[in-house]
Amino acid sequence: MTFSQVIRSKPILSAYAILTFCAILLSQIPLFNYLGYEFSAVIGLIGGVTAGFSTIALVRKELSFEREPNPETFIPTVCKVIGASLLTLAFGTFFFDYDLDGLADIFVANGHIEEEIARVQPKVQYAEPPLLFRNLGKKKFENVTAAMGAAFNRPMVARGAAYGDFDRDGDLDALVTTNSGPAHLFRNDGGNQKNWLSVRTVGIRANRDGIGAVVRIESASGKQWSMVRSGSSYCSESDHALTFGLGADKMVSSLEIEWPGGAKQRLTNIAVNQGIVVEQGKGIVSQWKPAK
Ligand SMILES: [Ca+2]
Ligand SMILES: [Ca+2]
Ligand SMILES: [Ca+2]
Repeated sequence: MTFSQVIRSKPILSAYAILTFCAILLSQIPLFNYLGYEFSAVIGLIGGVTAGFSTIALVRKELSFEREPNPETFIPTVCKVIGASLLTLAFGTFFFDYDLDGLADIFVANGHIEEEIARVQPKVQYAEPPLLFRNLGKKKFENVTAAMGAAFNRPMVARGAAYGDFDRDGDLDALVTTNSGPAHLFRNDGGNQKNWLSVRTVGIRANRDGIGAVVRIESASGKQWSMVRSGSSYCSESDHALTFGLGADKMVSSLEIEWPGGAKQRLTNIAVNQGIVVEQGKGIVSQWKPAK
Protein backbone atom coordinates (compact mmCIF):
# COMPACT_ATOMS: atom_id res chain seq x y z
CA MET A 1 0.00 0.00 0.00
CA THR A 2 1.51 3.33 -1.06
CA PHE A 3 0.60 6.90 -1.93
CA SER A 4 1.42 7.93 -5.50
CA GLN A 5 1.63 11.54 -6.55
CA VAL A 6 -0.81 12.07 -9.40
CA ILE A 7 -0.88 15.85 -9.65
CA ARG A 8 1.78 18.46 -9.01
CA SER A 9 0.21 21.81 -9.73
CA LYS A 10 1.93 24.97 -10.84
CA PRO A 11 2.89 27.09 -7.85
CA ILE A 12 0.39 29.77 -8.74
CA LEU A 13 -2.42 27.29 -8.21
CA SER A 14 -1.40 26.16 -4.79
CA ALA A 15 -3.20 28.85 -2.86
CA TYR A 16 -6.46 27.73 -4.38
CA ALA A 17 -5.83 24.03 -4.51
CA ILE A 18 -7.63 23.04 -1.32
CA LEU A 19 -10.73 24.98 -2.32
CA THR A 20 -10.60 23.46 -5.79
CA PHE A 21 -10.26 20.01 -4.32
CA CYS A 22 -13.24 20.55 -2.09
CA ALA A 23 -15.24 22.09 -4.90
CA ILE A 24 -14.71 18.98 -6.99
CA LEU A 25 -15.71 16.77 -4.13
CA LEU A 26 -18.62 18.76 -2.85
CA SER A 27 -19.80 20.55 -5.99
CA GLN A 28 -20.95 23.37 -3.77
CA ILE A 29 -19.58 26.02 -1.48
CA PRO A 30 -19.97 25.18 2.20
CA LEU A 31 -22.60 27.31 3.84
CA PHE A 32 -20.85 27.99 7.07
CA ASN A 33 -18.07 26.76 9.26
CA TYR A 34 -18.40 24.51 12.21
CA LEU A 35 -17.13 26.04 15.42
CA GLY A 36 -14.12 23.73 15.42
CA TYR A 37 -12.66 25.57 12.43
CA GLU A 38 -11.61 28.55 14.47
CA PHE A 39 -10.16 26.32 17.16
CA SER A 40 -8.14 24.27 14.69
CA ALA A 41 -6.86 27.35 12.89
CA VAL A 42 -5.61 28.86 16.10
CA ILE A 43 -3.96 25.62 17.11
CA GLY A 44 -2.38 25.36 13.67
CA LEU A 45 -0.94 28.85 13.88
CA ILE A 46 0.48 28.16 17.29
CA GLY A 47 2.01 25.02 15.83
CA GLY A 48 3.67 27.12 13.15
CA VAL A 49 6.00 28.58 15.75
CA THR A 50 6.00 25.83 18.34
CA ALA A 51 7.17 22.56 16.85
CA GLY A 52 5.09 19.59 17.84
CA PHE A 53 2.49 21.44 19.87
CA SER A 54 0.04 21.63 17.00
CA THR A 55 0.21 17.88 16.63
CA ILE A 56 -0.51 17.44 20.32
CA ALA A 57 -3.47 19.77 20.23
CA LEU A 58 -4.96 18.40 17.04
CA VAL A 59 -4.48 14.82 18.10
CA ARG A 60 -6.21 15.64 21.35
CA LYS A 61 -9.00 17.48 19.58
CA GLU A 62 -9.51 14.84 16.91
CA LEU A 63 -9.45 11.98 19.36
CA SER A 64 -12.56 13.48 20.88
CA PHE A 65 -14.32 12.87 17.58
CA GLU A 66 -13.10 9.38 16.86
CA ARG A 67 -14.67 6.33 18.45
CA GLU A 68 -15.36 6.37 22.16
CA PRO A 69 -13.61 9.27 23.93
CA ASN A 70 -11.18 7.98 26.52
CA PRO A 71 -8.87 10.28 28.51
CA GLU A 72 -6.42 7.41 28.93
CA THR A 73 -5.84 7.40 25.17
CA PHE A 74 -4.39 10.88 25.04
CA ILE A 75 -0.97 10.72 26.70
CA PRO A 76 0.28 7.39 25.23
CA THR A 77 -0.82 8.44 21.75
CA VAL A 78 0.81 11.83 21.91
CA CYS A 79 4.07 10.40 23.23
CA LYS A 80 4.34 8.01 20.27
CA VAL A 81 3.54 10.68 17.71
CA ILE A 82 5.75 13.36 19.18
CA GLY A 83 8.70 11.02 19.39
CA ALA A 84 8.62 10.42 15.65
CA SER A 85 7.89 14.04 14.75
CA LEU A 86 10.37 15.73 17.06
CA LEU A 87 12.49 17.20 14.24
CA THR A 88 9.64 18.25 11.95
CA LEU A 89 7.28 21.19 12.18
CA ALA A 90 3.67 20.19 11.74
CA PHE A 91 1.03 22.21 9.93
CA GLY A 92 -1.85 20.31 8.29
CA THR A 93 -2.88 17.42 10.53
CA PHE A 94 -5.86 15.13 10.40
CA PHE A 95 -7.23 11.72 11.22
CA PHE A 96 -8.34 9.50 8.35
CA ASP A 97 -8.63 5.74 8.05
CA TYR A 98 -6.34 5.30 5.04
CA ASP A 99 -6.42 1.49 5.16
CA LEU A 100 -10.12 1.17 6.10
CA ASP A 101 -9.52 -1.17 9.01
CA GLY A 102 -11.84 0.82 11.28
CA LEU A 103 -9.03 2.55 13.18
CA ALA A 104 -8.34 6.23 12.49
CA ASP A 105 -4.77 6.90 11.35
CA ILE A 106 -2.90 10.23 11.56
CA PHE A 107 -1.52 12.28 8.65
CA VAL A 108 0.82 15.19 9.35
CA ALA A 109 2.08 17.69 6.74
CA ASN A 110 5.39 19.28 7.70
CA GLY A 111 7.55 22.23 6.70
CA HIS A 112 9.57 24.71 8.68
CA ILE A 113 8.90 28.45 8.71
CA GLU A 114 12.58 29.46 8.50
CA GLU A 115 14.36 28.83 5.18
CA GLU A 116 17.82 28.84 6.80
CA ILE A 117 16.89 26.74 9.82
CA ALA A 118 19.48 24.07 8.93
CA ARG A 119 22.30 26.61 9.48
CA VAL A 120 21.50 26.85 13.18
CA GLN A 121 19.86 23.47 13.71
CA PRO A 122 21.59 20.98 11.36
CA LYS A 123 19.11 18.20 12.11
CA VAL A 124 16.13 20.34 11.12
CA GLN A 125 15.28 21.09 7.48
CA TYR A 126 13.13 23.73 5.82
CA ALA A 127 11.52 21.13 3.54
CA GLU A 128 10.35 18.03 5.36
CA PRO A 129 8.43 14.91 4.29
CA PRO A 130 4.93 14.28 5.65
CA LEU A 131 4.31 11.67 8.30
CA LEU A 132 1.73 8.89 8.38
CA PHE A 133 0.96 7.01 11.58
CA ARG A 134 -1.03 3.81 11.32
CA ASN A 135 -3.35 3.10 14.20
CA LEU A 136 -2.58 -0.38 15.50
CA GLY A 137 -5.31 -0.31 18.13
CA LYS A 138 -4.83 -0.56 21.88
CA LYS A 139 -3.45 3.01 21.99
CA LYS A 140 -0.53 2.24 19.68
CA PHE A 141 0.52 3.96 16.47
CA GLU A 142 3.21 2.91 14.00
CA ASN A 143 5.13 5.34 11.80
CA VAL A 144 4.56 3.87 8.30
CA THR A 145 5.80 6.86 6.30
CA ALA A 146 8.81 5.08 4.81
CA ALA A 147 6.60 2.40 3.26
CA MET A 148 4.36 4.89 1.45
CA GLY A 149 6.56 5.31 -1.63
CA ALA A 150 9.22 7.70 -2.90
CA ALA A 151 6.81 10.47 -3.94
CA PHE A 152 5.18 10.54 -0.55
CA ASN A 153 8.55 10.70 1.21
CA ARG A 154 9.86 13.69 -0.75
CA PRO A 155 10.54 16.76 1.45
CA MET A 156 8.11 19.66 1.02
CA VAL A 157 7.48 22.97 2.73
CA ALA A 158 3.94 21.84 3.43
CA ARG A 159 1.16 23.88 4.95
CA GLY A 160 -2.42 22.84 4.20
CA ALA A 161 -3.56 19.22 4.08
CA ALA A 162 -6.95 17.75 3.24
CA TYR A 163 -8.39 14.33 2.43
CA GLY A 164 -11.10 13.02 0.14
CA ASP A 165 -11.76 10.12 -2.20
CA PHE A 166 -11.08 12.07 -5.39
CA ASP A 167 -11.00 9.01 -7.65
CA ARG A 168 -14.00 7.37 -6.01
CA ASP A 169 -12.49 3.97 -5.44
CA GLY A 170 -13.41 3.89 -1.76
CA ASP A 171 -10.14 4.84 -0.09
CA LEU A 172 -9.19 8.32 1.05
CA ASP A 173 -6.57 10.26 -0.91
CA ALA A 174 -4.63 13.29 0.34
CA LEU A 175 -3.89 16.77 -0.97
CA VAL A 176 -1.05 18.90 0.39
CA THR A 177 -0.33 22.54 -0.39
CA THR A 178 3.11 24.05 -0.02
CA ASN A 179 4.54 27.45 0.82
CA SER A 180 5.00 29.35 -2.49
CA GLY A 181 5.09 25.99 -4.28
CA PRO A 182 2.87 23.50 -6.02
CA ALA A 183 0.06 21.50 -4.51
CA HIS A 184 0.58 17.74 -4.38
CA LEU A 185 -2.25 15.27 -4.82
CA PHE A 186 -1.43 11.82 -3.46
CA ARG A 187 -3.51 8.89 -4.67
CA ASN A 188 -3.97 6.11 -2.14
CA ASP A 189 -2.99 2.94 -3.99
CA GLY A 190 -4.25 -0.26 -2.42
CA GLY A 191 -6.03 1.38 0.47
CA ASN A 192 -9.40 -0.01 -0.57
CA GLN A 193 -8.71 -3.66 0.13
CA LYS A 194 -11.04 -3.63 3.13
CA ASN A 195 -14.72 -2.77 3.34
CA TRP A 196 -16.06 0.74 3.88
CA LEU A 197 -19.09 2.98 3.83
CA SER A 198 -19.15 6.64 2.82
CA VAL A 199 -21.95 8.76 4.26
CA ARG A 200 -22.82 12.23 2.98
CA THR A 201 -25.46 14.17 4.85
CA VAL A 202 -27.95 16.64 3.40
CA GLY A 203 -29.72 18.81 5.90
CA ILE A 204 -32.96 20.67 5.41
CA ARG A 205 -33.42 24.42 5.17
CA ALA A 206 -30.23 26.45 5.71
CA ASN A 207 -27.79 23.73 6.73
CA ARG A 208 -27.83 21.73 3.54
CA ASP A 209 -24.42 20.16 4.18
CA GLY A 210 -25.57 18.75 7.49
CA ILE A 211 -22.62 20.36 9.26
CA GLY A 212 -22.63 19.30 12.88
CA ALA A 213 -24.54 16.06 12.28
CA VAL A 214 -23.20 13.14 14.31
CA VAL A 215 -23.23 9.80 12.49
CA ARG A 216 -23.03 6.60 14.53
CA ILE A 217 -22.72 3.22 12.87
CA GLU A 218 -22.65 -0.33 14.14
CA SER A 219 -21.22 -3.37 12.35
CA ALA A 220 -19.99 -6.80 13.37
CA SER A 221 -16.72 -5.55 14.83
CA GLY A 222 -18.19 -2.70 16.85
CA LYS A 223 -19.36 0.89 16.87
CA GLN A 224 -17.91 4.01 15.28
CA TRP A 225 -19.01 7.61 15.16
CA SER A 226 -17.92 10.84 13.56
CA MET A 227 -19.21 14.35 13.05
CA VAL A 228 -19.75 16.18 9.76
CA ARG A 229 -17.53 19.24 9.91
CA SER A 230 -16.05 21.76 7.54
CA GLY A 231 -12.74 23.47 8.34
CA SER A 232 -10.08 21.38 10.06
CA SER A 233 -6.39 20.61 9.77
CA TYR A 234 -4.53 23.85 8.85
CA CYS A 235 -6.14 26.34 6.44
CA SER A 236 -7.88 23.42 4.76
CA GLU A 237 -11.18 21.75 4.28
CA SER A 238 -11.62 18.06 3.63
CA ASP A 239 -14.53 16.21 2.08
CA HIS A 240 -17.70 16.51 4.13
CA ALA A 241 -18.58 12.87 3.47
CA LEU A 242 -17.66 10.57 6.35
CA THR A 243 -15.74 7.45 5.34
CA PHE A 244 -15.99 4.58 7.81
CA GLY A 245 -13.48 1.77 7.45
CA LEU A 246 -15.15 -1.56 8.18
CA GLY A 247 -12.39 -4.14 7.87
CA ALA A 248 -13.98 -7.48 6.99
CA ASP A 249 -17.49 -6.50 8.11
CA LYS A 250 -20.00 -7.20 5.36
CA MET A 251 -22.90 -5.09 6.58
CA VAL A 252 -23.65 -1.97 8.59
CA SER A 253 -26.44 -3.16 10.82
CA SER A 254 -27.35 0.27 12.14
CA LEU A 255 -26.67 3.86 11.11
CA GLU A 256 -28.01 6.69 13.23
CA ILE A 257 -27.74 10.37 12.42
CA GLU A 258 -28.25 12.98 15.10
CA TRP A 259 -28.95 16.16 13.18
CA PRO A 260 -28.20 19.64 14.51
CA GLY A 261 -31.25 20.54 16.57
CA GLY A 262 -31.53 17.06 18.02
CA ALA A 263 -33.65 15.18 15.49
CA LYS A 264 -32.56 11.56 15.05
CA GLN A 265 -32.81 9.32 12.02
CA ARG A 266 -31.99 5.60 11.89
CA LEU A 267 -31.29 3.29 8.98
CA THR A 268 -30.64 -0.45 9.16
CA ASN A 269 -28.86 -3.15 7.18
CA ILE A 270 -26.84 -1.04 4.78
CA ALA A 271 -24.56 -2.75 2.24
CA VAL A 272 -20.84 -1.93 2.42
CA ASN A 273 -18.46 -0.62 -0.25
CA GLN A 274 -20.73 2.16 -1.40
CA GLY A 275 -21.36 5.83 -0.86
CA ILE A 276 -24.77 6.93 0.34
CA VAL A 277 -26.36 10.35 0.56
CA VAL A 278 -28.82 10.66 3.43
CA GLU A 279 -31.26 13.56 3.48
CA GLN A 280 -32.68 14.69 6.77
CA GLY A 281 -36.14 13.27 7.29
CA LYS A 282 -36.11 11.28 4.03
CA GLY A 283 -33.42 8.61 4.19
CA ILE A 284 -31.05 7.49 1.42
CA VAL A 285 -31.65 9.69 -1.62
CA SER A 286 -28.75 8.52 -3.78
CA GLN A 287 -25.97 5.93 -3.82
CA TRP A 288 -22.76 5.33 -5.74
CA LYS A 289 -20.33 2.48 -6.11
CA PRO A 290 -16.73 2.45 -7.36
CA ALA A 291 -16.26 1.74 -11.05
CA LYS A 292 -14.86 -1.76 -11.61
CA1 LIG B 1 -6.59 2.56 9.82
CA1 LIG C 1 -9.41 7.00 -3.49
CA1 LIG D 1 -7.08 3.99 -4.16
